[in-house]
Amino acid sequence: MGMAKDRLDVIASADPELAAIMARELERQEHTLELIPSENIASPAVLAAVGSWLTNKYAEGTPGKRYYGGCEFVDQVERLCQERAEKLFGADHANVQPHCGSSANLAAYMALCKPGDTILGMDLSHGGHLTHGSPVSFSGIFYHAEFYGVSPETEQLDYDLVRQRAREVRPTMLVAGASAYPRVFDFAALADIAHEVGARLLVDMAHFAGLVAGGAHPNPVPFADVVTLTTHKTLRGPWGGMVLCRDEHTKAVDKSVFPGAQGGPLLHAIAGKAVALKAWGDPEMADYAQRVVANAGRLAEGLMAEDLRLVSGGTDNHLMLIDLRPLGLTGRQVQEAFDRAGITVNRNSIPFDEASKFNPSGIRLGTPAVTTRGMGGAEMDEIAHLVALLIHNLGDEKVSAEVSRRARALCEAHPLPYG
Ligand code: DSN
Repeated sequence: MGMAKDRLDVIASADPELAAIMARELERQEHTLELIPSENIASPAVLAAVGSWLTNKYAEGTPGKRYYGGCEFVDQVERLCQERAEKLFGADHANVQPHCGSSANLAAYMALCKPGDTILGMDLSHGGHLTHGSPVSFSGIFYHAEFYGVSPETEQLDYDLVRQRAREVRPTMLVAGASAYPRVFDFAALADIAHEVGARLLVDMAHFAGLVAGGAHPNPVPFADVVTLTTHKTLRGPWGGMVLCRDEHTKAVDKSVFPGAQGGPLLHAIAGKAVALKAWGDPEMADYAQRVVANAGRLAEGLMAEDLRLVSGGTDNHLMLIDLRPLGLTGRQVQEAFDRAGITVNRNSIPFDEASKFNPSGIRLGTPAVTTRGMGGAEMDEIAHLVALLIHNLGDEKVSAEVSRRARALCEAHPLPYG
């Protein structure tokens, strides 16, 4: 492979041991079917920006207000990235320094709440995220966390129930967004609930930021005080996070990112974010976002046609959850069987799951990475069939070998962009 091989050669000349491991990871990515909905494939330009000399620069502070000399060019890099993010999402202000989604959320919490304040977030097992109030994360350790969940009948959010919880707990901040919720959010309803109880609204759009960028999902920015996102999921950028906010929160957000939550910004990552944001100006990226959603819908239909039960009966976005309970299977055994067959998925809790978080009853699948590889409807039908074949014949080595061969063929027909 051209670009990847050149880079491996450079690394190998300094560290052959590491280069050999990285070569094996490249081979894994090239030949396995990536269905983890939070993963994607960064472009060669993003990789080149992240792997650049910008990693050499310290620039604590914000553009124009740094604690170090020599920042004139990295100031331009960071400003370019901020302007692109603000324009793409229609935000008053973007802080592009967060190293990941969790540190973006930490900064958002610090900007909008005091330690000990009540927050109301979506239950982790109903699709929420660790940083939305879990007792093992800063969000549940330093804040008083209360939760809302999906309706037992529809397995979707019922905004009357969210309103009822908000009236009961009177949070300082309502947190919306999820890492395993296959439906779109009603941001107008969430903003109305927050307004009624005097809460601030934080929307974490880490999973669906790329869908918003491409017009395939409603944009929370007009409705929320603060919006956080990651740049490496559907947005197809480098690993990283970002905070978008209204003017009135700019000072608090910037202070919370640095010095509140982090030290110096990763300018090489910010350059990677800037390149990724620029790409969203191309019509083909809007088309990508639409295809991610269309592919997820097609995959979901295919799975249900093969007698697999999906949480909430389908998907409106880029992901779906298979309920393994009717089959008497557990998430861990299925995830491991998929790994052996060259298909990467992740086990996940599902609403009202009684199994442990370590071995939950669901499997989460998504289409961002396979869509980046250029797969479409016909490939989704094939993937649905392979997934169902494997699940319905767990432990059958012949079936596993057949699935593995066909999954590899799909990957070979749609190579990574690093050649
Ligand atoms: N861990 C991410 C995911 O896989 O959804 C969320 O941060």
